[in-house]
Amino acid sequence: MSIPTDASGSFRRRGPHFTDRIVAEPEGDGQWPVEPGRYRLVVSLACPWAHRSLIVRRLMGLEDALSLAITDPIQDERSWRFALDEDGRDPVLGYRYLEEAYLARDPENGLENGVSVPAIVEESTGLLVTNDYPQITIDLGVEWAKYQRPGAPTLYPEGLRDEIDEVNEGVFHDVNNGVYKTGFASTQNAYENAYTALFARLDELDARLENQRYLVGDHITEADIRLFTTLARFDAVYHGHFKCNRQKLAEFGALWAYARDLYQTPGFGDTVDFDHIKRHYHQVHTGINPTQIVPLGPEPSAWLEPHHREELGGSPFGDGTPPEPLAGPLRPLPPLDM
Ligand SMILES: N[C@@H](CCC(=O)N[C@@H](CS)C(=O)NCC(=O)O)C(=O)O
Repeated sequence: MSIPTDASGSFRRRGPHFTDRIVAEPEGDGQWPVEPGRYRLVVSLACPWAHRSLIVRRLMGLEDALSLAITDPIQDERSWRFALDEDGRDPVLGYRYLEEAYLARDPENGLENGVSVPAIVEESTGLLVTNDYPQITIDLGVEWAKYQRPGAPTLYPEGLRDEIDEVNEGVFHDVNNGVYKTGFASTQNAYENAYTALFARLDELDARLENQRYLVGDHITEADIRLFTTLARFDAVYHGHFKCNRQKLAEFGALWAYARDLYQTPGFGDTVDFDHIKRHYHQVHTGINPTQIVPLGPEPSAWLEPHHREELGGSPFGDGTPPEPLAGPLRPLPPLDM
């Protein structure tokens, strides 16, 4: 996989190519109607940006309204593929590669910004609708209200949006994308700058979470989901593979307890797949891990240790309720004798 860096050796994220939205009341071009059974969410369980949409789909109870496709964690030269499915094809879309949806939508320039997850595809036509991950989670939370489960939480409450946006902005640059900037830096200077900004922000978040259970307000919001998916990967991947190693997440105080609290909340830990996460990063980024060896550790059981964050007050879902426990594993498990 080639990694885009600029002249200073800093990683440059390419951004989404398809920014259409799926909304309750479409107005004009680029807006598609919310409709149950019409769309398919394509994720990799390895990907932190896709993981956000998986958590929100589950918290909102949108499983019956929006179907789910899970890619193989290992991309090949044509990127994400449906190699986990029978005959290597997604059973609904009939595709072997996610790029087929990108090209169906835009045969000329569809692959210009790469083929990324999360992506939403229209089932009947196979057209890529959007790969705009920050908008996808907001829209699943707000625009799909009619099809959400009773008790679905409000993840982006109107009165808190400015504060959530502000927290998200710093978390995006220094943490979510910061770990990539640290790991993909191609000069010492670019690496040190990203590393410094990352740990300065984690220190700030750690202090913020000393006396409050969640990042903004008294309940889980979009801000917690965005931070969680990076924290979940921190010790397993970013600490070693991306050289984010001033300390482990497990060596923080409040931040580690906060991450465990979320992990133990339905919708969070049950959507974390450490196997896909570790195999994806260590086997795909051959530029920084040429042997493709996947580390065995760390032991994940620490995520289940008590966190005592209830003592800070707050309630995870506000006036809402937790989602039902998962009926089965997120993905088909390999046969036991493998
Ligand atoms: N590309 C998206 C973010 C999503 C993303 O980077 N997903 C990764 C997986 S973690 C991916 O699919 N990368 C493949 C690629 O961009 O070609 C963006 O920056 O707007």
